[in-house]
Amino acid sequence: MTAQLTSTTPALSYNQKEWKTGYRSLKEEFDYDITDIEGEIPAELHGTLFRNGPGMLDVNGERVNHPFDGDGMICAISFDQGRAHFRNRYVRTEGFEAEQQAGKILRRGVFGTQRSGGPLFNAFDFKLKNIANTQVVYWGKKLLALWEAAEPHRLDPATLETQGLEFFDGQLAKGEAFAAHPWIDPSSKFDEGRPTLVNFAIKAGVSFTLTLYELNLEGEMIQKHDYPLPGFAFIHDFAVTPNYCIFFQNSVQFNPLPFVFGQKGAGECIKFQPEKPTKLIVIPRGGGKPQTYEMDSGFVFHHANAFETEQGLTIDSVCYADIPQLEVGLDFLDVDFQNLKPGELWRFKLDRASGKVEGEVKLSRCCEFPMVHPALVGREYRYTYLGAADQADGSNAPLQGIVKVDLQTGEETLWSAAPAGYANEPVFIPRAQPDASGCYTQVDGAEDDGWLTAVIYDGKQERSAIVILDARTMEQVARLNLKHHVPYGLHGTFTPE
Ligand code: 3ON
Ligand code: FE
Repeated sequence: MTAQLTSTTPALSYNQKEWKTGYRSLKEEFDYDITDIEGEIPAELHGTLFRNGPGMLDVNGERVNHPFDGDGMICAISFDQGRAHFRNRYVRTEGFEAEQQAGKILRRGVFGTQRSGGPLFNAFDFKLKNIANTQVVYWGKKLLALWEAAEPHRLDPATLETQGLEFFDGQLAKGEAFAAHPWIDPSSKFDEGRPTLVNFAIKAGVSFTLTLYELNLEGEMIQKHDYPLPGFAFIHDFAVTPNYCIFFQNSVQFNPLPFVFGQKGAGECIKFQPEKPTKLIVIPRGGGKPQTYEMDSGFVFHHANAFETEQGLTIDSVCYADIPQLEVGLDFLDVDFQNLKPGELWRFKLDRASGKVEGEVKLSRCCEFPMVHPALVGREYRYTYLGAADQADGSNAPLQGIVKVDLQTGEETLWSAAPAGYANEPVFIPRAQPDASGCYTQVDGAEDDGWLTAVIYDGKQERSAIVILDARTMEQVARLNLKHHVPYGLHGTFTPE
Protein backbone atom coordinates (compact mmCIF):
# COMPACT_ATOMS: atom_id res chain seq x y z
CA MET A 1 0.00 0.00 0.00
CA THR A 2 1.25 3.46 -0.75
CA ALA A 3 0.56 6.23 1.66
CA GLN A 4 -1.26 9.13 0.06
CA LEU A 5 -0.45 12.64 1.05
CA THR A 6 -3.70 14.47 1.41
CA SER A 7 -4.04 18.18 1.65
CA THR A 8 -7.10 20.04 2.83
CA THR A 9 -6.50 22.85 0.35
CA PRO A 10 -5.83 21.25 -2.99
CA ALA A 11 -3.92 23.34 -5.52
CA LEU A 12 -6.15 25.25 -7.89
CA SER A 13 -6.09 24.33 -11.54
CA TYR A 14 -6.40 27.98 -12.52
CA ASN A 15 -4.70 31.27 -11.85
CA GLN A 16 -7.12 34.14 -11.39
CA LYS A 17 -4.56 36.73 -12.45
CA GLU A 18 -4.14 34.95 -15.75
CA TRP A 19 -7.88 34.27 -16.08
CA LYS A 20 -8.63 38.00 -15.77
CA THR A 21 -6.56 38.87 -18.81
CA GLY A 22 -9.14 37.10 -20.99
CA TYR A 23 -11.55 39.94 -20.26
CA ARG A 24 -9.65 42.66 -22.12
CA SER A 25 -11.45 44.37 -25.01
CA LEU A 26 -10.30 43.27 -28.45
CA LYS A 27 -10.17 46.56 -30.29
CA GLU A 28 -8.82 45.35 -33.63
CA GLU A 29 -10.81 43.65 -36.36
CA PHE A 30 -8.84 40.90 -38.10
CA ASP A 31 -9.12 38.99 -41.38
CA TYR A 32 -6.38 36.40 -42.02
CA ASP A 33 -5.58 32.78 -42.88
CA ILE A 34 -4.60 30.84 -39.77
CA THR A 35 -1.11 29.44 -40.28
CA ASP A 36 0.01 28.48 -36.76
CA ILE A 37 -1.59 25.04 -36.62
CA GLU A 38 -0.72 22.08 -34.38
CA GLY A 39 -2.03 18.75 -35.65
CA GLU A 40 -4.20 18.62 -38.74
CA ILE A 41 -7.56 20.14 -39.57
CA PRO A 42 -9.73 17.27 -40.86
CA ALA A 43 -10.03 17.60 -44.63
CA GLU A 44 -13.77 16.76 -44.52
CA LEU A 45 -14.46 19.67 -42.17
CA HIS A 46 -16.10 22.29 -44.35
CA GLY A 47 -18.09 25.29 -43.25
CA THR A 48 -18.02 28.22 -40.85
CA LEU A 49 -18.08 28.38 -37.10
CA PHE A 50 -19.69 31.67 -36.09
CA ARG A 51 -19.26 32.83 -32.50
CA ASN A 52 -20.63 35.79 -30.59
CA GLY A 53 -19.69 37.36 -27.29
CA PRO A 54 -18.90 40.62 -25.56
CA GLY A 55 -15.71 41.87 -27.20
CA MET A 56 -15.69 45.51 -26.12
CA LEU A 57 -15.48 45.61 -22.34
CA ASP A 58 -14.52 49.26 -22.03
CA VAL A 59 -14.99 52.48 -23.94
CA ASN A 60 -11.84 54.53 -23.76
CA GLY A 61 -10.89 52.88 -20.46
CA GLU A 62 -14.37 53.28 -18.92
CA ARG A 63 -15.23 49.67 -18.12
CA VAL A 64 -18.55 47.88 -18.32
CA ASN A 65 -19.83 46.68 -14.96
CA HIS A 66 -20.35 43.10 -16.11
CA PRO A 67 -19.15 41.20 -19.17
CA PHE A 68 -22.75 40.46 -20.25
CA ASP A 69 -23.00 44.24 -20.95
CA GLY A 70 -20.15 44.23 -23.51
CA ASP A 71 -20.81 44.97 -27.18
CA GLY A 72 -21.25 41.95 -29.43
CA MET A 73 -18.27 40.89 -31.51
CA ILE A 74 -18.64 38.13 -34.08
CA CYS A 75 -15.85 35.72 -34.97
CA ALA A 76 -16.08 33.61 -38.12
CA ILE A 77 -13.69 30.67 -38.47
CA SER A 78 -14.05 29.05 -41.90
CA PHE A 79 -12.73 25.58 -42.64
CA ASP A 80 -12.03 24.31 -46.11
CA GLN A 81 -9.79 21.42 -47.25
CA GLY A 82 -7.64 21.42 -44.15
CA ARG A 83 -7.23 25.20 -44.08
CA ALA A 84 -8.81 27.81 -41.83
CA HIS A 85 -9.53 31.52 -41.99
CA PHE A 86 -10.26 33.89 -39.10
CA ARG A 87 -12.31 37.07 -39.15
CA ASN A 88 -13.80 39.17 -36.33
CA ARG A 89 -16.03 42.20 -36.50
CA TYR A 90 -18.19 44.20 -34.12
CA VAL A 91 -21.90 44.43 -34.67
CA ARG A 92 -22.50 48.08 -35.55
CA THR A 93 -25.43 48.56 -33.22
CA GLU A 94 -26.79 52.05 -32.73
CA GLY A 95 -25.27 52.15 -29.22
CA PHE A 96 -21.88 50.83 -30.30
CA GLU A 97 -21.53 53.46 -33.00
CA ALA A 98 -22.63 56.29 -30.72
CA GLU A 99 -20.31 55.26 -27.87
CA GLN A 100 -17.29 54.68 -30.09
CA GLN A 101 -17.81 58.09 -31.60
CA ALA A 102 -18.30 59.84 -28.25
CA GLY A 103 -15.46 57.91 -26.60
CA LYS A 104 -17.52 57.30 -23.49
CA ILE A 105 -20.34 55.14 -22.16
CA LEU A 106 -23.68 56.68 -23.14
CA ARG A 107 -26.12 53.86 -22.37
CA ARG A 108 -27.05 51.90 -19.28
CA GLY A 109 -26.55 48.15 -19.42
CA VAL A 110 -28.91 45.48 -18.03
CA PHE A 111 -26.07 44.20 -15.81
CA GLY A 112 -25.17 47.45 -14.10
CA THR A 113 -23.10 49.41 -16.58
CA GLN A 114 -23.92 53.08 -16.02
CA ARG A 115 -23.67 56.12 -18.22
CA SER A 116 -20.77 58.45 -17.47
CA GLY A 117 -21.76 61.09 -14.94
CA GLY A 118 -23.20 59.23 -11.94
CA PRO A 119 -26.69 58.16 -10.77
CA LEU A 120 -28.36 61.46 -11.72
CA PHE A 121 -27.56 60.75 -15.34
CA ASN A 122 -28.96 57.25 -15.02
CA ALA A 123 -32.12 57.71 -12.98
CA PHE A 124 -35.33 57.28 -15.00
CA ASP A 125 -33.40 56.12 -18.06
CA PHE A 126 -35.20 52.89 -19.00
CA LYS A 127 -33.86 52.51 -22.52
CA LEU A 128 -32.22 49.17 -23.29
CA LYS A 129 -29.07 49.16 -25.39
CA ASN A 130 -29.35 46.34 -27.94
CA ILE A 131 -25.81 44.99 -27.72
CA ALA A 132 -26.25 41.96 -30.04
CA ASN A 133 -23.73 39.97 -27.99
CA THR A 134 -25.20 36.55 -27.17
CA GLN A 135 -25.67 34.26 -30.17
CA VAL A 136 -25.18 34.28 -33.93
CA VAL A 137 -27.08 32.02 -36.32
CA TYR A 138 -27.23 31.56 -40.08
CA TRP A 139 -30.81 30.90 -41.13
CA GLY A 140 -32.81 31.58 -44.29
CA LYS A 141 -29.64 32.91 -45.95
CA LYS A 142 -29.31 35.54 -43.24
CA LEU A 143 -26.68 35.79 -40.54
CA LEU A 144 -28.31 37.11 -37.37
CA ALA A 145 -26.63 38.45 -34.22
CA LEU A 146 -28.96 37.97 -31.26
CA TRP A 147 -29.51 39.55 -27.84
CA GLU A 148 -32.48 38.42 -25.82
CA ALA A 149 -34.20 41.72 -25.13
CA ALA A 150 -34.31 43.24 -28.63
CA GLU A 151 -34.47 42.71 -32.38
CA PRO A 152 -31.81 40.71 -34.27
CA HIS A 153 -29.10 42.48 -36.26
CA ARG A 154 -28.54 41.15 -39.78
CA LEU A 155 -24.92 40.74 -40.94
CA ASP A 156 -23.24 39.91 -44.22
CA PRO A 157 -22.13 36.27 -43.70
CA ALA A 158 -19.01 36.77 -45.80
CA THR A 159 -17.73 40.07 -44.43
CA LEU A 160 -19.63 40.27 -41.09
CA GLU A 161 -20.66 43.79 -42.02
CA THR A 162 -23.78 44.98 -40.17
CA GLN A 163 -26.77 45.46 -42.49
CA GLY A 164 -29.35 46.65 -39.97
CA LEU A 165 -32.11 45.32 -37.77
CA GLU A 166 -34.05 42.30 -39.03
CA PHE A 167 -37.87 42.31 -38.90
CA PHE A 168 -38.63 39.13 -40.91
CA ASP A 169 -40.74 40.87 -43.54
CA GLY A 170 -42.60 42.90 -40.98
CA GLN A 171 -43.50 39.88 -38.82
CA LEU A 172 -41.45 41.33 -35.99
CA ALA A 173 -42.50 44.81 -34.90
CA LYS A 174 -40.04 47.53 -33.99
CA GLY A 175 -39.09 47.08 -30.34
CA GLU A 176 -40.16 43.43 -30.29
CA ALA A 177 -37.53 40.99 -29.06
CA PHE A 178 -36.21 37.78 -30.61
CA ALA A 179 -34.33 35.86 -27.89
CA ALA A 180 -30.75 34.62 -28.17
CA HIS A 181 -31.58 30.90 -27.90
CA PRO A 182 -33.20 29.65 -31.10
CA TRP A 183 -33.33 25.86 -31.64
CA ILE A 184 -33.43 24.18 -35.00
CA ASP A 185 -36.02 21.41 -35.07
CA PRO A 186 -34.52 18.95 -37.57
CA SER A 187 -37.99 17.82 -38.68
CA SER A 188 -40.89 20.10 -37.88
CA LYS A 189 -44.47 18.85 -37.81
CA PHE A 190 -45.45 22.39 -38.63
CA ASP A 191 -43.64 22.50 -41.97
CA GLU A 192 -44.11 19.06 -43.53
CA GLY A 193 -41.12 17.58 -41.74
CA ARG A 194 -38.65 20.18 -42.96
CA PRO A 195 -36.24 21.82 -40.49
CA THR A 196 -37.49 24.99 -38.83
CA LEU A 197 -36.03 27.50 -36.41
CA VAL A 198 -38.00 27.92 -33.19
CA ASN A 199 -37.43 30.86 -30.87
CA PHE A 200 -39.18 32.96 -28.24
CA ALA A 201 -39.24 36.41 -26.68
CA ILE A 202 -40.17 37.82 -23.31
CA LYS A 203 -41.86 41.18 -23.20
CA ALA A 204 -41.32 42.74 -19.78
CA GLY A 205 -43.67 45.28 -18.25
CA VAL A 206 -46.45 45.50 -15.70
CA SER A 207 -47.50 42.13 -17.05
CA PHE A 208 -45.22 39.84 -19.05
CA THR A 209 -45.85 38.22 -22.42
CA LEU A 210 -44.09 35.21 -23.88
CA THR A 211 -44.03 34.98 -27.67
CA LEU A 212 -43.17 31.85 -29.69
CA TYR A 213 -41.81 32.09 -33.22
CA GLU A 214 -41.24 29.45 -35.88
CA LEU A 215 -39.40 30.21 -39.12
CA ASN A 216 -39.16 27.95 -42.17
CA LEU A 217 -35.99 27.22 -44.14
CA GLU A 218 -36.56 30.29 -46.27
CA GLY A 219 -36.53 32.43 -43.13
CA GLU A 220 -40.27 33.19 -43.30
CA MET A 221 -42.23 33.28 -40.08
CA ILE A 222 -44.78 30.45 -40.23
CA GLN A 223 -46.01 30.70 -36.63
CA LYS A 224 -46.15 33.43 -34.01
CA HIS A 225 -48.18 33.07 -30.80
CA ASP A 226 -48.42 35.23 -27.68
CA TYR A 227 -49.06 33.93 -24.16
CA PRO A 228 -49.53 35.94 -20.98
CA LEU A 229 -46.87 35.05 -18.42
CA PRO A 230 -47.99 35.48 -14.80
CA GLY A 231 -45.45 37.11 -12.49
CA PHE A 232 -41.96 38.42 -13.13
CA ALA A 233 -39.89 36.36 -15.52
CA PHE A 234 -36.22 36.12 -16.39
CA ILE A 235 -36.05 33.34 -18.99
CA HIS A 236 -32.86 33.08 -21.01
CA ASP A 237 -33.33 29.77 -22.86
CA PHE A 238 -35.98 27.11 -23.50
CA ALA A 239 -36.23 23.60 -24.88
CA VAL A 240 -38.12 22.27 -27.86
CA THR A 241 -39.57 18.85 -28.74
CA PRO A 242 -41.64 17.88 -31.81
CA ASN A 243 -44.85 18.99 -30.06
CA TYR A 244 -43.86 21.41 -27.28
CA CYS A 245 -41.86 24.42 -26.23
CA ILE A 246 -40.70 24.10 -22.63
CA PHE A 247 -39.78 26.93 -20.27
CA PHE A 248 -38.42 27.03 -16.74
CA GLN A 249 -39.72 30.11 -14.96
CA ASN A 250 -37.20 30.39 -12.15
CA SER A 251 -38.59 31.91 -9.03
CA VAL A 252 -37.18 35.42 -8.82
CA GLN A 253 -38.22 38.69 -7.28
CA PHE A 254 -37.66 42.06 -8.88
CA ASN A 255 -37.16 45.25 -6.89
CA PRO A 256 -37.12 48.02 -9.49
CA LEU A 257 -36.20 50.94 -7.21
CA PRO A 258 -32.38 50.86 -7.49
CA PHE A 259 -32.83 50.58 -11.27
CA VAL A 260 -35.30 53.45 -11.42
CA PHE A 261 -33.04 55.69 -9.33
CA GLY A 262 -29.98 54.96 -11.39
CA GLN A 263 -28.02 52.91 -8.86
CA LYS A 264 -28.18 49.42 -10.37
CA GLY A 265 -28.89 47.72 -13.66
CA ALA A 266 -32.25 45.95 -14.07
CA GLY A 267 -30.53 42.57 -14.02
CA GLU A 268 -28.95 43.39 -10.66
CA CYS A 269 -32.37 44.02 -9.11
CA ILE A 270 -33.36 40.38 -9.56
CA LYS A 271 -33.28 38.23 -6.46
CA PHE A 272 -33.54 34.47 -6.45
CA GLN A 273 -36.25 33.00 -4.19
CA PRO A 274 -35.08 29.49 -3.36
CA GLU A 275 -38.08 28.88 -1.09
CA LYS A 276 -40.47 29.17 -4.03
CA PRO A 277 -40.88 26.50 -6.71
CA THR A 278 -39.74 26.84 -10.30
CA LYS A 279 -42.59 26.72 -12.78
CA LEU A 280 -42.32 24.33 -15.68
CA ILE A 281 -44.34 25.75 -18.56
CA VAL A 282 -45.20 23.43 -21.43
CA ILE A 283 -46.71 25.07 -24.52
CA PRO A 284 -48.04 23.12 -27.51
CA ARG A 285 -46.17 24.39 -30.58
CA GLY A 286 -49.29 24.60 -32.67
CA GLY A 287 -50.70 27.30 -30.41
CA GLY A 288 -52.68 25.42 -27.73
CA LYS A 289 -53.19 26.06 -24.05
CA PRO A 290 -50.02 26.07 -21.89
CA GLN A 291 -49.76 23.64 -18.96
CA THR A 292 -47.88 24.71 -15.85
CA TYR A 293 -46.27 22.38 -13.29
CA GLU A 294 -44.31 23.13 -10.15
CA MET A 295 -40.88 21.73 -9.37
CA ASP A 296 -38.10 22.22 -6.83
CA SER A 297 -36.48 25.59 -7.15
CA GLY A 298 -33.14 26.08 -8.84
CA PHE A 299 -31.79 28.60 -11.28
CA VAL A 300 -31.45 27.58 -14.93
CA PHE A 301 -29.96 29.55 -17.79
CA HIS A 302 -29.40 26.80 -20.34
CA HIS A 303 -31.08 23.60 -21.39
CA ALA A 304 -29.14 20.81 -23.08
CA ASN A 305 -32.12 19.11 -24.70
CA ALA A 306 -35.58 17.68 -24.05
CA PHE A 307 -37.65 14.84 -25.43
CA GLU A 308 -41.14 13.39 -25.14
CA THR A 309 -41.63 10.15 -23.21
CA GLU A 310 -44.55 7.84 -22.57
CA GLN A 311 -45.03 9.41 -19.13
CA GLY A 312 -44.45 13.00 -20.17
CA LEU A 313 -41.23 14.84 -20.81
CA THR A 314 -37.53 14.62 -20.01
CA ILE A 315 -35.57 17.88 -19.84
CA ASP A 316 -31.79 18.14 -19.32
CA SER A 317 -30.55 21.47 -17.99
CA VAL A 318 -27.64 23.15 -16.27
CA CYS A 319 -28.99 24.07 -12.89
CA TYR A 320 -27.65 26.25 -10.04
CA ALA A 321 -28.66 26.11 -6.39
CA ASP A 322 -28.53 29.91 -6.44
CA ILE A 323 -28.45 32.52 -9.19
CA PRO A 324 -24.79 33.22 -10.02
CA GLN A 325 -24.76 36.89 -9.09
CA LEU A 326 -21.96 39.23 -8.15
CA GLU A 327 -21.94 41.13 -4.89
CA VAL A 328 -22.88 44.70 -5.68
CA GLY A 329 -19.80 46.89 -5.85
CA LEU A 330 -17.45 43.98 -6.50
CA ASP A 331 -15.37 44.17 -9.67
CA PHE A 332 -16.32 41.13 -11.78
CA LEU A 333 -12.63 40.41 -12.31
CA ASP A 334 -12.26 39.86 -8.55
CA VAL A 335 -15.13 37.36 -8.34
CA ASP A 336 -14.50 34.70 -5.72
CA PHE A 337 -15.25 31.57 -7.74
CA GLN A 338 -15.35 29.38 -4.65
CA ASN A 339 -18.08 31.53 -3.18
CA LEU A 340 -20.55 30.92 -6.00
CA LYS A 341 -22.69 27.87 -6.57
CA PRO A 342 -21.58 25.82 -9.59
CA GLY A 343 -23.76 24.86 -12.53
CA GLU A 344 -24.56 21.13 -12.59
CA LEU A 345 -26.18 19.02 -15.27
CA TRP A 346 -29.59 17.76 -14.16
CA ARG A 347 -32.19 15.52 -15.74
CA PHE A 348 -35.79 16.45 -14.97
CA LYS A 349 -38.65 14.06 -15.66
CA LEU A 350 -42.23 15.23 -15.84
CA ASP A 351 -44.89 12.65 -15.16
CA ARG A 352 -48.01 14.13 -16.69
CA ALA A 353 -50.45 11.86 -14.85
CA SER A 354 -49.29 12.96 -11.39
CA GLY A 355 -48.02 16.39 -12.48
CA LYS A 356 -44.79 15.66 -10.57
CA VAL A 357 -41.33 16.64 -11.75
CA GLU A 358 -38.38 14.63 -10.43
CA GLY A 359 -34.81 15.87 -10.80
CA GLU A 360 -31.58 13.90 -10.77
CA VAL A 361 -27.97 15.16 -11.05
CA LYS A 362 -26.24 13.78 -14.12
CA LEU A 363 -22.94 15.64 -13.76
CA SER A 364 -21.86 17.36 -10.58
CA ARG A 365 -18.65 18.71 -12.09
CA CYS A 366 -19.08 22.47 -12.50
CA CYS A 367 -20.28 23.01 -16.06
CA GLU A 368 -22.10 25.32 -18.49
CA PHE A 369 -22.98 25.69 -22.19
CA PRO A 370 -24.45 22.27 -23.06
CA MET A 371 -24.42 21.07 -26.66
CA VAL A 372 -25.97 18.08 -28.46
CA HIS A 373 -25.97 16.53 -31.95
CA PRO A 374 -28.10 18.89 -34.10
CA ALA A 375 -30.19 16.04 -35.56
CA LEU A 376 -31.27 14.99 -32.04
CA VAL A 377 -32.66 18.30 -30.84
CA GLY A 378 -35.97 17.39 -29.18
CA ARG A 379 -35.33 13.66 -29.61
CA GLU A 380 -34.08 10.95 -27.29
CA TYR A 381 -30.30 11.17 -27.31
CA ARG A 382 -27.23 9.85 -25.56
CA TYR A 383 -24.42 12.42 -25.44
CA THR A 384 -24.11 15.99 -24.33
CA TYR A 385 -20.92 18.08 -24.37
CA LEU A 386 -20.30 21.04 -22.06
CA GLY A 387 -17.68 23.54 -20.99
CA ALA A 388 -16.42 22.25 -17.62
CA ALA A 389 -14.15 22.97 -14.71
CA ASP A 390 -10.91 21.03 -14.54
CA GLN A 391 -11.56 19.63 -11.07
CA ALA A 392 -14.21 16.97 -10.61
CA ASP A 393 -15.09 17.78 -6.99
CA GLY A 394 -18.15 19.84 -7.88
CA SER A 395 -16.83 23.16 -6.60
CA ASN A 396 -17.25 26.27 -8.72
CA ALA A 397 -14.34 27.33 -10.92
CA PRO A 398 -13.75 28.85 -14.33
CA LEU A 399 -14.39 26.53 -17.27
CA GLN A 400 -11.10 25.02 -18.41
CA GLY A 401 -12.15 21.98 -20.35
CA ILE A 402 -14.77 20.28 -22.46
CA VAL A 403 -16.63 17.33 -20.96
CA LYS A 404 -18.57 14.63 -22.77
CA VAL A 405 -21.36 13.02 -20.76
CA ASP A 406 -22.82 9.67 -21.75
CA LEU A 407 -26.35 9.89 -20.37
CA GLN A 408 -26.86 6.17 -20.87
CA THR A 409 -23.90 4.94 -18.81
CA GLY A 410 -23.12 8.05 -16.78
CA GLU A 411 -19.55 8.01 -18.07
CA GLU A 412 -17.82 11.39 -18.32
CA THR A 413 -14.73 12.15 -20.39
CA LEU A 414 -12.84 15.38 -19.94
CA TRP A 415 -10.49 17.18 -22.27
CA SER A 416 -8.74 19.83 -20.25
CA ALA A 417 -6.80 22.97 -21.13
CA ALA A 418 -5.70 23.56 -17.52
CA PRO A 419 -3.68 25.14 -16.05
CA ALA A 420 -3.17 27.93 -18.60
CA GLY A 421 -6.26 27.43 -20.77
CA TYR A 422 -9.85 28.62 -20.31
CA ALA A 423 -12.76 27.16 -22.25
CA ASN A 424 -16.32 28.07 -23.09
CA GLU A 425 -19.05 26.58 -25.27
CA PRO A 426 -18.21 23.57 -27.43
CA VAL A 427 -19.95 23.32 -30.80
CA PHE A 428 -20.56 19.80 -32.16
CA ILE A 429 -20.09 19.25 -35.89
CA PRO A 430 -21.20 15.87 -37.27
CA ARG A 431 -18.71 14.15 -39.57
CA ALA A 432 -21.47 13.18 -42.01
CA GLN A 433 -22.58 15.79 -44.52
CA PRO A 434 -25.81 17.71 -43.95
CA ASP A 435 -28.77 17.04 -46.22
CA ALA A 436 -29.87 19.25 -49.13
CA SER A 437 -31.46 21.75 -46.73
CA GLY A 438 -28.00 22.46 -45.29
CA CYS A 439 -29.17 21.06 -41.94
CA TYR A 440 -28.15 17.94 -40.08
CA THR A 441 -31.45 16.09 -39.93
CA GLN A 442 -30.25 12.56 -39.28
CA VAL A 443 -27.59 10.83 -37.25
CA ASP A 444 -25.50 9.10 -39.88
CA GLY A 445 -23.40 6.51 -38.01
CA ALA A 446 -22.59 6.95 -34.34
CA GLU A 447 -24.10 9.87 -32.43
CA ASP A 448 -20.63 11.04 -31.36
CA ASP A 449 -19.03 10.69 -34.79
CA GLY A 450 -17.92 14.24 -35.33
CA TRP A 451 -15.84 17.05 -33.88
CA LEU A 452 -16.10 19.54 -31.10
CA THR A 453 -14.75 23.00 -31.67
CA ALA A 454 -14.08 25.54 -28.96
CA VAL A 455 -12.24 28.80 -28.48
CA ILE A 456 -9.62 28.38 -25.77
CA TYR A 457 -7.97 31.37 -24.13
CA ASP A 458 -4.40 30.83 -22.98
CA GLY A 459 -3.80 32.99 -19.91
CA LYS A 460 -0.01 32.56 -20.02
CA GLN A 461 0.42 33.53 -23.66
CA GLU A 462 -2.51 35.98 -23.50
CA ARG A 463 -3.91 34.78 -26.79
CA SER A 464 -6.59 32.38 -27.98
CA ALA A 465 -6.74 29.24 -30.09
CA ILE A 466 -9.46 27.23 -31.77
CA VAL A 467 -9.30 23.59 -30.77
CA ILE A 468 -10.86 20.71 -32.68
CA LEU A 469 -11.51 17.54 -30.67
CA ASP A 470 -12.63 14.12 -31.88
CA ALA A 471 -15.97 13.78 -30.09
CA ARG A 472 -15.65 9.98 -29.92
CA THR A 473 -12.40 9.98 -27.96
CA MET A 474 -12.27 13.58 -26.69
CA GLU A 475 -8.71 13.79 -27.99
CA GLN A 476 -7.38 16.92 -29.60
CA VAL A 477 -7.16 16.70 -33.39
CA ALA A 478 -5.89 20.20 -34.06
CA ARG A 479 -5.11 23.45 -32.34
CA LEU A 480 -5.25 26.64 -34.41
CA ASN A 481 -3.31 29.38 -32.65
CA LEU A 482 -4.67 32.85 -33.30
CA LYS A 483 -2.50 35.96 -33.43
CA HIS A 484 -4.39 37.66 -30.58
CA HIS A 485 -6.84 36.95 -27.80
CA VAL A 486 -10.61 36.60 -28.11
CA PRO A 487 -12.45 37.80 -24.98
CA TYR A 488 -14.47 35.00 -23.32
CA GLY A 489 -17.53 34.55 -25.52
CA LEU A 490 -21.07 33.26 -25.16
CA HIS A 491 -22.63 31.20 -27.96
CA GLY A 492 -21.97 30.08 -31.51
CA THR A 493 -23.23 27.87 -34.31
CA PHE A 494 -21.68 25.95 -37.18
CA THR A 495 -23.01 26.32 -40.67
CA PRO A 496 -21.82 23.80 -43.25
CA GLU A 497 -21.91 26.35 -46.08
O1 3ON B 1 -36.79 39.73 -17.20
C1 3ON B 1 -36.79 40.95 -17.80
C2 3ON B 1 -36.77 40.75 -19.25
C3 3ON B 1 -35.44 40.61 -19.83
C4 3ON B 1 -35.40 39.90 -21.13
C5 3ON B 1 -35.73 41.82 -17.26
C6 3ON B 1 -34.37 41.80 -17.93
C7 3ON B 1 -33.99 43.22 -18.13
C8 3ON B 1 -33.40 41.13 -16.96
C9 3ON B 1 -34.30 41.12 -19.25
C10 3ON B 1 -33.02 41.06 -19.98
C11 3ON B 1 -32.14 40.06 -19.95
C12 3ON B 1 -30.89 40.03 -20.70
C13 3ON B 1 -30.55 41.12 -21.60
C14 3ON B 1 -30.04 38.96 -20.53
C15 3ON B 1 -28.76 38.77 -21.17
C16 3ON B 1 -27.97 37.71 -20.89
C17 3ON B 1 -26.64 37.49 -21.43
C18 3ON B 1 -26.08 38.50 -22.34
C19 3ON B 1 -25.88 36.39 -21.15
C20 3ON B 1 -26.17 35.27 -20.29
C21 3ON B 1 -25.23 34.31 -20.07
C22 3ON B 1 -25.44 33.16 -19.21
C23 3ON B 1 -24.47 32.31 -18.72
C24 3ON B 1 -24.84 31.15 -17.89
C25 3ON B 1 -23.07 32.55 -18.94
C26 3ON B 1 -22.07 31.86 -18.36
C27 3ON B 1 -20.71 32.28 -18.50
C28 3ON B 1 -19.63 31.61 -18.02
C29 3ON B 1 -19.73 30.31 -17.34
C30 3ON B 1 -18.28 32.21 -18.12
O2 3ON B 1 -17.76 32.20 -19.38
FE1 FE C 1 -27.15 31.63 -23.29
